[in-house]
Amino acid sequence: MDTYNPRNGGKSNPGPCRELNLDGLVGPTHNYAGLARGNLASSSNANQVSSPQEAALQGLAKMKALADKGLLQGVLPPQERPHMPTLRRLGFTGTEEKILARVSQESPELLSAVSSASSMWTANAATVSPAADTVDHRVHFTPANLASSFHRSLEASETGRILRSIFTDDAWFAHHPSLPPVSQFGDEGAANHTRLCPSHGKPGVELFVYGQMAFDSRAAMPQRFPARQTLEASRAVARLHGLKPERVVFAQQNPAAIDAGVFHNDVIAVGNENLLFYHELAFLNEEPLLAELREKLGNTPLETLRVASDQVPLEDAVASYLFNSQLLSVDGGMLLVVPGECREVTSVSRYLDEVLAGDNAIRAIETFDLRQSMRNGGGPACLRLRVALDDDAVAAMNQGVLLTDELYERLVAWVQGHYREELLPEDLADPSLLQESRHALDELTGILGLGSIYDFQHEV
Ligand code: SUG
Repeated sequence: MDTYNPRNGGKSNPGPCRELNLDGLVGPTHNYAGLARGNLASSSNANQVSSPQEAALQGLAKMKALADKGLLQGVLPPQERPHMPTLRRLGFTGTEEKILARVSQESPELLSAVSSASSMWTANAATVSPAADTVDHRVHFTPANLASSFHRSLEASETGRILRSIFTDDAWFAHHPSLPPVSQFGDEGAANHTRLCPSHGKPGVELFVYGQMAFDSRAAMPQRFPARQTLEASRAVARLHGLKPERVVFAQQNPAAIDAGVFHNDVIAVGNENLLFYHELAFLNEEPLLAELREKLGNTPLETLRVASDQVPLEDAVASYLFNSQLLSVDGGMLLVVPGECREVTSVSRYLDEVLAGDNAIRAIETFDLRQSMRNGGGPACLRLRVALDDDAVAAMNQGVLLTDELYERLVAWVQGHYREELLPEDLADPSLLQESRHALDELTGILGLGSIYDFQHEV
C-alpha cells in the first residue's frame, strides 16, 4: 500500500539520493570505566587515563577528511553528562556539589555510568530507514533503547530529542519512540542493521541482525556474554518503519562470535549498496541468509566479500576492528575507512593489501587514528549513523549540523577551549567538570543552531 506523499506531490519516486554520515561528537567527560560487558576493549582499559580533548579531535579529523572527499557529513552533539536528573531520580538530593560528593563515595560505578560519554557511538543512536524503503516514503527513525546496559539506556530519550531537532519537518521525517526498555526488546540501533540496495536512493533490503530470541528459549544463545539485540525488537522496528516484509531479512548472530567479543554485528560485518563484507563466523546460518538476501534483492546481484578464519582469525578481527570500518560510496567504487589498529595486526594488514589488489568494489582504504574511542570498543563505524537522503530531504533538515570547513574550524576551537586534556576516574566527582561540560554544551547548541535540547538549559 502506497500512501500519499506530500513532499512529492503524491509521487513516490524521490530525486537523487546520498548517504549522510552523522558522527557523534565526543563529550567532555569521555572516560574509561569498564562499563560494557562483552566489549573486550572496554573491560581491558577500565580506569585508564583518558583524553577527552584528543578523543574529540580524532573524531573531528575523521569527519573532516570524509567531508573533504565530497561525502555528506554531519555532527550529532554529545549528551549532557554527568546526568544530574538521573541521580535525582535515584534519590540523591541537595546541591549538585553534595550529590556528586555522595554518589562518588557511595557508588563510584553509578557516577561513571551517569558520566559516560557513550552517546559518541551514534551507530547505536537509532535505526534509520530511508524514504525509498518505507510505506509512506518518509525517512523513519527509532532511537535505540540500549536496554542492555544502564549507562547506555540513559541515552534514548535525549537521542530522540536531538534527532527531532535536526529532522524537524514531518512531511519528510517520521520519529518513533524507542521500544519498551526491557531486555525482551533490547535494541541497539543501526549497529545491528544493514541496508543492501542497488544504490542509496533505490528501494533496498533491510537486514536486521539479532543476538537472541527473547520469547523462544530453545534458540541458540551465547554462553559467556550477553546478547544485546532481540529478534522481537528488530521485528518491532521493521513494523514501525512500515517496511515491506518481502524486503526485510532477520538473521541471528553467531553466538560464538558474541562470546568472542562481537557485542554488535557491526564488529563483524558491514554492508554498502550491494556489497556485504563479513567474517565467516558472523552469522549463525550463513547459507540460508545469503539465499534469502539474494531472493529479496531480486535483480540486484548481491556481492559478498567473505573473510575466512584462516585469513583473519576471529580474535584478530575483534582486536583490529577490521569490520567496524565504514564502507562508503565514492566516485568509481567504494572506500573502506579502517582504524589504525588494522595495520598493527599482521593477518588483517595482509588481508587489506589483498583486498586492494583483488577484484572487488573497494578502490581505496583510509586509516584513521581513533585510539581514544577504540579503547572503549568504538571504531569508525560505531561513531557514525547513516541516513540516506534525497537532495530535497537534505535541504529540509537542520543545516547547522552539516560539516563545512567553517564549522570544522569552529568545533576544533570549541573543543580546544573547553575540553580537558586528561581525565582520571576520580575527576568525575569534580563539580567543576559538570560546570565546564554545561558551559561547553550550551555554547555548542548555539554553534549547531539546535535550540535548547539539554535538560540543564531548561532549569531556572
Ligand atoms: O556499547 N562502549 C560501547 C561501545 C559501542 C560501540 N558501538 C558499536 N559497535 N556500534 C558499548 O559497548 C564503554 C564505556 C566504558 O566502559 O567506559 C562502552 O559503553
